[in-house]
Amino acid sequence: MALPNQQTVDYPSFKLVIVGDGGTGKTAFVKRHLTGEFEKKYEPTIGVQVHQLDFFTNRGEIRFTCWDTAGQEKFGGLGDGYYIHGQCAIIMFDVATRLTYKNVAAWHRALCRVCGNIPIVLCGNKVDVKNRQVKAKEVTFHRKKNLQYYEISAKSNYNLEMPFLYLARELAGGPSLHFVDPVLAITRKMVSAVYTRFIIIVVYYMATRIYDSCILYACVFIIYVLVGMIMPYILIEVNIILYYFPIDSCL
Ligand SMILES: Nc1nc2c(ncn2[C@@H]2O[C@H](COP(=O)(O)OP(=O)(O)O)[C@@H](O)[C@H]2O)c(=O)[nH]1
Ligand SMILES: [Mg+2]
Repeated sequence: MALPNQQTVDYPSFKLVIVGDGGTGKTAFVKRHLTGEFEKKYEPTIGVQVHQLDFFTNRGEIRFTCWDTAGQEKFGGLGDGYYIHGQCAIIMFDVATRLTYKNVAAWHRALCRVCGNIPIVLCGNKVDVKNRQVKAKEVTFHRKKNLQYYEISAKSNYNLEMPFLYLARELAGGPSLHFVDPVLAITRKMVSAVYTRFIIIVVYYMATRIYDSCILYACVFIIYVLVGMIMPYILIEVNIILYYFPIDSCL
């Protein structure tokens, strides 16, 4: 659903509805993606929080407009307005609190009633805790309903990208879609933007000074072109090497 303050983007964008009992870590999960920081505060306030999360893939960017409750789930169900036009969903429970798993069925029903058959990921959060109440083999709900299941931890960052990757594949790219290092993608974008500007400036400069020192500017132009052609590849190679062999893994 379009929001008044929502930017439109020239790449695919999907409304992602996040549901589950209060305290299961939904907000911590979204905030982890936004800032990389683990959210320690627990503030049940009323209202909906909408966060736009962009991911870089080998097929271009994809945006999830994530709807996170601001605590209403603790005071009963969520209104239809929360679910309406939902294109994909995450149902979260807390592996350290059995009741949150029992309630998954009710969240699934509420979701499907409004959204129909959309891709859904079931997430068992807080797998970092020592005394889990719901063991991995006890989680069977997803099999009955044909959902994808991931064990995650917003605290330790475990499997945090997997739900988004599954949904992106279901919605936009098929099994061959994968996330690419944002540094790599941004480098590519930056280099091509800088390079284009360079060329425009040089061409303009040459056009205005063409009679003065044609040969000098032609040489400069050729150097720019050559450097511009080679640099992206060098930067991308460096980024790929750093991505697969991060410096800290060598230390
Ligand atoms: N141990 C642990 N605690 C978590 C994790 N994720 C969230 N929490 C904590 O669980 C509490 C509830 O988190 P919150 O994101 O507000 O849950 P929400 O009500 O579902 O949005 C907070 O105190 C978080 O710090 C996790 O992966 N592991
Ligand atoms: Mg919350």
